[in-house]
Amino acid sequence: MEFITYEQEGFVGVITINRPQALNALNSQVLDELNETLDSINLDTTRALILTGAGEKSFVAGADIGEMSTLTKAEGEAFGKKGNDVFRKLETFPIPVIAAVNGFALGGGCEISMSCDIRICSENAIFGQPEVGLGITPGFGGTQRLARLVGAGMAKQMIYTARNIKADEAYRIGLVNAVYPAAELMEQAKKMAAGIAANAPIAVRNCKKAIDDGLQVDMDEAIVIEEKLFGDCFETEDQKAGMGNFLEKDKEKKLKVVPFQNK
Ligand code: CO8
Repeated sequence: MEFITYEQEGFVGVITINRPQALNALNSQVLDELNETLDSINLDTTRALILTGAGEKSFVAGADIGEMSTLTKAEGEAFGKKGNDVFRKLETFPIPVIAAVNGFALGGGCEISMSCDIRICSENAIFGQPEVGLGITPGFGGTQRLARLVGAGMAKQMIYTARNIKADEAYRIGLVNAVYPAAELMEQAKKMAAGIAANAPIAVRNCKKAIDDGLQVDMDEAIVIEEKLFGDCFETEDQKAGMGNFLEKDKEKKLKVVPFQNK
């Protein structure tokens, strides 16, 4: 692959969008390679992902403006669908994905970060949806996910004004969970991912599914989704080991409820 690198460290996979000469802007090839990378991840040996951008300046500075500049209406829709399909694959990926936002997260960059479960960023991160300044709407889910994450009022303000916000403001409005000095960002992302990976993997996946599926329906349906996924955990070895360790009062084992992938 030319623009995506994938590294596995223990149970954690790190996907890096690696096109620093264009501030990691998303062209069709980057989207295709990201799609292939997600398809190739071994879910038996991977329990959490980190998504980041290469270099110190930018996470992703948006969709590729050069590629978009000559699109027709039909091509614009097709490009939007291409991005949306990959971002939806990321969003519904069975395991948690942490966006480690290391600089510009503009347009498609903000949008891809919002397709991840959790966002943390460096102090130099800048978020924004500048599309209306370019004569377009956000087209990779920004009108939908930003409103769901920070509320319709704040999302509308950001999108209508096309004003970028810095890391501290992104933290204040709940767009990111934490802000770190740039040099610490990946270490913190890996620490969080390892913490997730140390928990019972089927239970973690079921939590992701329960939260995401539950948010799409009303509370009566949502709690039924939770009940089903909760019940499924009782077929896992993790549940037996985890609760067994607690009941045996074995402190050492109690701290590492983990062991099995299987049901
Ligand atoms: N697309 C293509 N190339 C880009 C992009 C981009 N989004 N962003 C930066 N680059 C390139 C520059 O052209 C430049 O290339 P070169 O060196 O060959 O001239 C290189 O990256 C470095 O950029 P700058 O020289 O501009 O760096 P600065 O530090 O001066 O500025 C900025 C950094 C502020 C990030 C600036 O590059 C910028 O404003 N970039 C564009 C940001 C933007 O508007 N992003 C949103 C794009 S629209 C979008 O994402 C819509 C998503 C939905 C699409 C749906 C399709 C239907």
